[in-house]
Amino acid sequence: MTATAVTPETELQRHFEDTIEHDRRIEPRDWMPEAYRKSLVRQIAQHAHSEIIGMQPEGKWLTRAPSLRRKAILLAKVQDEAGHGMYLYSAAETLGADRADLTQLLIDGKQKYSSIFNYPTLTFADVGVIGWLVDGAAIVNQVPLCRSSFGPYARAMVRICKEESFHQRQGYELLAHLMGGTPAQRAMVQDATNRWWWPSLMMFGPPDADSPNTQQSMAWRIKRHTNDELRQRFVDMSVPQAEALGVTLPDPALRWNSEREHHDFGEIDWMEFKRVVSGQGPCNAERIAHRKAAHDDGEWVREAAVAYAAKQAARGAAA
Ligand code: FAQ
Repeated sequence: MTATAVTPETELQRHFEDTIEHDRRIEPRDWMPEAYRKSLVRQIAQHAHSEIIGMQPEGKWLTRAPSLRRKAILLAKVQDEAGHGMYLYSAAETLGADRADLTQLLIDGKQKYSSIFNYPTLTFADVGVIGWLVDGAAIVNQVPLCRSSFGPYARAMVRICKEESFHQRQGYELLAHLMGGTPAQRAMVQDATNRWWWPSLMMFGPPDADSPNTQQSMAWRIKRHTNDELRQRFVDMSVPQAEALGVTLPDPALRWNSEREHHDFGEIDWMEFKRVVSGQGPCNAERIAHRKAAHDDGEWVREAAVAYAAKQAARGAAA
């Protein structure tokens, strides 16, 4: 070996960096640093778990939707969320992860899911507010992920974002309908807004100064914006929407800052965020218990699918 010879690993690393720098995509067949792969599995798995656990708060209202139309819309939305979870688990599998292992890590409390799904849905107005604020926040966070450097994740996000946009609109339309109703219905919308506003802001993650993953994720172009940038974008977008609906956002410090050309807003309760992320939120135990029960109940389906696949393979071999 001469002094100037480069090892294959160095060349591969250079190719990886060059791909990122030129805004091209890393594909599963490409070499990638182990830390990049690990960070992607971490983020994509958490995202997939969020979609699956995220079916529960709204799913509870499927049998109690106030009309056939609302039931059909909600059913379609909750089914979409299951589909999003499946695309995302598939994207994680292209990185060598196994979805059965990921599900087990979730059930064992070793992988996270979004804090937002640990809050209860107390009235049907919560279904509308989840669409408006939770899906609204998800869109703000996820549209930039369509340009994420990892191909399968970016492509999954394109489809997911299209569906999230329908989800957001159905929520807003439901709220607009309730706001045109009785004083009790309007009060229900205001109450749901009061309860979901702050947890929605927490969806964007800790402040940039306390976010251990942001800097590296931005350098790898997995993330395109910081947590605080996206949170600010969401606040700026939500204020005129709240005004159009006729609801008040529960933050006395919220006001337009003409110097910054953004809205200022109050301090987020980061202690609450930490509690909820560490398993101490109002519904954490219930959400995981429900997920575990569904997984256990589905065992016979997985066994049947494996037996069927083996039978098909044996038939193919015999033929
Ligand atoms: N909840 O260093 P960072 C939906 C964790 S939308 C729980 O800033 P990162 C659609 C974070 O994972 C919801 N944990 O991390 C829907 C990390 O932990 P780790 C899902 C959180 O990755 C709507 C630690 O804190 N969306 O499901 C939260 O750079 C309606 C330090 O944080 C996504 O997952 C949180 N809120 O930035 C479904 C989007 N925030 O891994 C049903 C993709 C942070 O070191 C109904 N993910 N943590 O142990 C992302 O964009 C990023 O992962 C962030 C966090 C922005 C969530």
